[in-house]
Amino acid sequence: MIKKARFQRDPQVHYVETGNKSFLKFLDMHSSAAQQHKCFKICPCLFSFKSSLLYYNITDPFTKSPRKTMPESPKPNSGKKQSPSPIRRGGSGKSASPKKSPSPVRYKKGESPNRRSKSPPKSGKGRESKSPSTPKSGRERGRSGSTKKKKEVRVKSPDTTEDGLKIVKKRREGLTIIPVTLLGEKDIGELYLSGNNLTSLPPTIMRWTSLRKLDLSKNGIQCKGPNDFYGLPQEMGTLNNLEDLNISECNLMYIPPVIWQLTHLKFLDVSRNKFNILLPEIGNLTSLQKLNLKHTNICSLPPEIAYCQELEEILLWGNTIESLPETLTEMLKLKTLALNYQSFCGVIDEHTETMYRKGQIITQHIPGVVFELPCMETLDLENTKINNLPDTYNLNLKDLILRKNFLDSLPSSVYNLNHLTLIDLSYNLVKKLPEEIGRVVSLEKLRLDNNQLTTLPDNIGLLHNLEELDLASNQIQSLPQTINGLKSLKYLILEKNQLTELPDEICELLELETLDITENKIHTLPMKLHQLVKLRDSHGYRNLRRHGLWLYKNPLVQPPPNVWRTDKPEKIFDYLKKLAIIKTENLQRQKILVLGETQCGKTSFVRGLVHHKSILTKAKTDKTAFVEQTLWRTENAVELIINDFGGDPSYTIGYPLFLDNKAMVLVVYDHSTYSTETHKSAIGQWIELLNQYTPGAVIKLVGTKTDLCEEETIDETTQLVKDLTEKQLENYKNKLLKEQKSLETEIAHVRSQVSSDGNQDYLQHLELQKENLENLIKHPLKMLPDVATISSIDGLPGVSDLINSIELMAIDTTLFPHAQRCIPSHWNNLRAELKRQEGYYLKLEEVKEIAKKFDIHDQELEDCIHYLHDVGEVLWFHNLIGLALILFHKPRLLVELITALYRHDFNSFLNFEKNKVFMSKGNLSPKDFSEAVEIFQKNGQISRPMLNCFWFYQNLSYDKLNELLDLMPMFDVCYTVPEPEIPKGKIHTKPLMVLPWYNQEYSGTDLTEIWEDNKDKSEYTVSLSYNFPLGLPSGVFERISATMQDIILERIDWKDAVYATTDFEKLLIKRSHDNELDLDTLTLTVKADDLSNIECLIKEATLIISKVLVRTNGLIWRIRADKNLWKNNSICFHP
Ligand SMILES: Nc1nc2c(ncn2[C@@H]2O[C@H](COP(=O)(O)OP(=O)(O)OP(=O)(O)O)[C@@H](O)[C@H]2O)c(=O)[nH]1
Ligand SMILES: [Mg+2]
Repeated sequence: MIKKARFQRDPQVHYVETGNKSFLKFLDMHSSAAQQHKCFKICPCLFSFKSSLLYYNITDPFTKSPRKTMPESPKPNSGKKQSPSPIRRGGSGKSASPKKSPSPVRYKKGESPNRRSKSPPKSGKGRESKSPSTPKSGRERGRSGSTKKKKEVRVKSPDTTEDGLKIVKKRREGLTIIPVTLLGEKDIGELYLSGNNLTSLPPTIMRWTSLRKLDLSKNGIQCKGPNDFYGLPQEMGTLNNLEDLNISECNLMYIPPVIWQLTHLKFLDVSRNKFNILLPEIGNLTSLQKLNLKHTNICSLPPEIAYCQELEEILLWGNTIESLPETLTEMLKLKTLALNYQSFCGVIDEHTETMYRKGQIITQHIPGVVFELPCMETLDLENTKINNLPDTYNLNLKDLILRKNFLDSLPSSVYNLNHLTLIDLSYNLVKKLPEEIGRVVSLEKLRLDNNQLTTLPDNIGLLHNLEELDLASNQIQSLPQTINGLKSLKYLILEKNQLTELPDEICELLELETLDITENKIHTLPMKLHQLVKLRDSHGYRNLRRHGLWLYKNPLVQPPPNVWRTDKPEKIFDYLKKLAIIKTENLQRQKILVLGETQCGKTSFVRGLVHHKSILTKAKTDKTAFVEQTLWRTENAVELIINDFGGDPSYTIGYPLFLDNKAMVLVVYDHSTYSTETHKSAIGQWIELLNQYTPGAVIKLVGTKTDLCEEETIDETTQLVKDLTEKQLENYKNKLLKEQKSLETEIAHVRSQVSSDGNQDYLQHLELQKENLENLIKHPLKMLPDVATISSIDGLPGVSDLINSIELMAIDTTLFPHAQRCIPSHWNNLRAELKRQEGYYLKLEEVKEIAKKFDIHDQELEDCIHYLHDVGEVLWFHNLIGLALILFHKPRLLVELITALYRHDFNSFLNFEKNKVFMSKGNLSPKDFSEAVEIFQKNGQISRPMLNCFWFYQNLSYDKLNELLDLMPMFDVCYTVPEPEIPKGKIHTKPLMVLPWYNQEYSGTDLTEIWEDNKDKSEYTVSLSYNFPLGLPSGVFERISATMQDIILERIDWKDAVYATTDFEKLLIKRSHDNELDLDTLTLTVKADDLSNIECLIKEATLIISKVLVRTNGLIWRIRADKNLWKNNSICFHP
């Protein structure tokens, strides 16, 4: 242990009072005192330092009152000194035991105390300015004015420190003495005096008790001996607040001894003074954090440096260091030891160097201690002629620079350094990189250029943080497929190798900004290279190094030279993309669904895509009515059918009819208004909708209106979109997993009892739900990682990138397995024939007849219809019972019919004066009209005259309309009410078609009264409920309500309930939400005086409910019912 007592000074300090007469006399005496102390010898080995100095005081020139005594000089080591403790290192065999006597400080040969350069040394070149990897000290950064901190200070107040002390700047003012006024200043926090002609400071500087920072650099401060207090007086030692002292470039031959008293110093810069030796007294400065010793001619450090336990940085560039003390290993905070390691090679002659190069002798000239500094962050051994690296125990090492040596490998211990971010092994003799490299996952830069590598290890792909990989000038013949693991890679240099091809996996390095394959043997580029959209240049430079895609000196034929010789990689990518599309066999038309909040910019964006120019819609008047279909053929001949949905909430009920999990979904949101608060309405609700109806669908997020965003916020918002969306998907997944667990527990419980209570149906219901759930877990939404940000204004910023990715998605069979289906040519004949058929729809029987002509039957016909549906030619609701027997061969007409019933603009549409249709087609008087409107708006009831008006533009005959009245209920969105053969009363208020979606009235007390009124004492009441742990999507209740019409005679509808009667029973279906459990529930209650009737009706009703529920693919439910209902098979849990 280094003992703290060794540094204690003699506390006896004598002061001699002097009069105030002559400052010169003082100087005289001071200098003679200094002379006297010149002969005082320091014996570094003994660490003794006796000081018995005479202090002279002059009268304070400002107060004119003579000072009687100086305050007692503080004891430099009175503070508790942390004792350095030995560090354990495995296997090094070396001991840096502090018990060992510190090695004597060596003086450089031929050193003369007078050797002092006349002009301050010029700022050093070479490593000092070259090495970018060594972090700059905080002070250096501060001075260069490039840090935020400096900016902040400037903004706050130019003349005061953060705690309100003065900042005084007197740089380059030609001062030879400190101005009297300055000496009188109080509360100086920082004082900048650099570039003056000061040779000394007066003792009165002790008045600057608040001084934190003092810059005396570039002055002529004198110090002729280790005890010379002329330049910096003894009194300076009382500046207890001084933390930062800069006396660089002062032509100092000795470090002024008062500095050893400044025990609060954190930053000391004594660089560019030629004092040759750093005295052991440096150990006094126990608070020191940064020590700048650059260009000071020192050749070693004293072992006592280890007392400076706070020291994080020692800068030693510009010195020829010959040895380093072992005690450095005790410095537990030392991150930076910046020195020119080449100085250790000074003794190596040419012959020895050759032997090192050939590996005939193992190099040992770098002091072992540098490999044992536990906190060191940078080890720069560039060009130090080493052929062997000892085991390294610099456990915090970040940058390991070994350029230009004779190394053929690294010790295993390097691969255990888990903070390493840079390994620079360029210009060495490495033949093989071990698989162990995959362990250094922290690695960001790996430079292996100019070695002798022929392959790369597979484990290189594990370096997922790697951003730069330089493999230039090796003999590499092929790259491993695992290279696709380098997900962060931006810079890949493969120049001058023996590569004959690039693996397809290289096209997965989506962050790549530079790919240099100059001078290889490559004939063709992988077609998917166009995925690397961040390769924005080709054959260009940035910051004096190659940037973008570099392809020179390869025998490239694909693309041909006229394509690849360019500075615009888009040209190359377009070629490759076209090639990819051309070579994509049977590329099929793809369906796109464009969803998003109303007015977020969907239609304007779609128009921009299709017409290649800005066609902005007009706010509100151009709102999309339900869905608009557009056929889009890209320049590369990819065909897409776009379904642009109106985002108005009125259309929610209709979306499920058109959602399709084979389609590409673009969820569009307004990037300019997006925030955490708007996430749910902008993106969240659409993801919920897709989770409910199209699990497994491929989704890309598109942010619009970036022209309205502040340029610098665009990326930030994109990140927020990604984060919140990811969180939402994660929450949904967790919800599924939680539900799965709960289902499994319940199934296990029910299974154990099933033999005794015969609850087989219930078990089956739970198992079916579990199966559903597992499917949902297995097929989550496929959210593409990139968010496109675009604008639909002139120039369509961002749109061409998006077109690019849409095209790539469209040909990607991993996303859309059906994208490259092989279609028999006669299917097209059927398609054309179907289009020639009249009307809206055809019965499947009719289609079969038509298909016979083309020899398409049974399963082939089914496949063909599926195909026509997928490419948007027809609509076939194959999983909707009833509708499965109908083919909508002209889907646009169906959309028109639905759009006429679900409008966002009913408020303006239902205007008797402005809309003459109501008068002419409906034959309505104004009064009739307002009554008809009232029942529609309140209860969703449409009378025949009104329906005639709604469907006016479809020009339907009486028969056709009646046909539609049979058809529409099959979509579950409405029910119809039979008309009496002879109409009676007011026809305009007689409901013909009812759309439960429009019902505005909640059940409340009305229902209670009706239900209670109908109470009959002899009646039985049976109830069961459906719980929806993932929520009940809006519209599902309305569908159940509409479908119930099939089994009831009379009904009363509310927004949340249906009360109905049949011949003998009463039935109630009610939806509710339990706020406490956050659970949606549907309750079915049946009353009758006969239990068997009740069970019959329950069976019918549950069948209808099941039919509707199974159509909602992402829905999970659990039926809670009395055991007897299950036992008696009275619940139909699956259609
Ligand atoms: N400044 C700017 N305005 C836009 C942009 N895109 C759309 N708009 C405007 O935003 C409004 C709504 O645009 P639409 O494209 O109709 O929005 P939508 O999503 O189709 O709306 P719905 O059809 O109601 O669902 C219109 O006034 C457009 O002119 C854009 O990129 N920049
Ligand atoms: Mg629109």
